[in-house]
Amino acid sequence: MTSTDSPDCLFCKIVAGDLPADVVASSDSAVAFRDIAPKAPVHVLVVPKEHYPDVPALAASDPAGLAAVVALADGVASELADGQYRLVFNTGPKAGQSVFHVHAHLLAGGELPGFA
Ligand code: IU
Repeated sequence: MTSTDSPDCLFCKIVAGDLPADVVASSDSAVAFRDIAPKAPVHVLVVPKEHYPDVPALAASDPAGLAAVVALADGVASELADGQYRLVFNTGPKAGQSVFHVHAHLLAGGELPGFA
């Protein structure tokens, strides 16, 4: 499956190979690449190949696609860290979402700060 739904989407272009990214893993339906502004020793973004704007849209339309994102993130966390990690899906601008192609932030590789 290719990501052609949203031609102006940066992450669709990364999935298609039209923009460079440090891809660390991929599966049939998801791609994992390093965040360009890492917030943890391991900071990888995991995206479905198909374009959905945010995680509730992905979950509603393609629950298996969401499961594939989580599975790829789990594998990357075992490869690049010790298998302990945090997954964050910023959803909406007030929550900090700036790219509207759903992505899991995989944060790992050290003691992560707790939430308030
Ligand atoms: P956010 O949850 O939508 O704010 O996360 C977007 C992330 O995408 C953010 O951490 C950026 O550093 C990251 N990113 C990237 O890794 N490569 C890019 O080309 C662009 C953004 I644009």
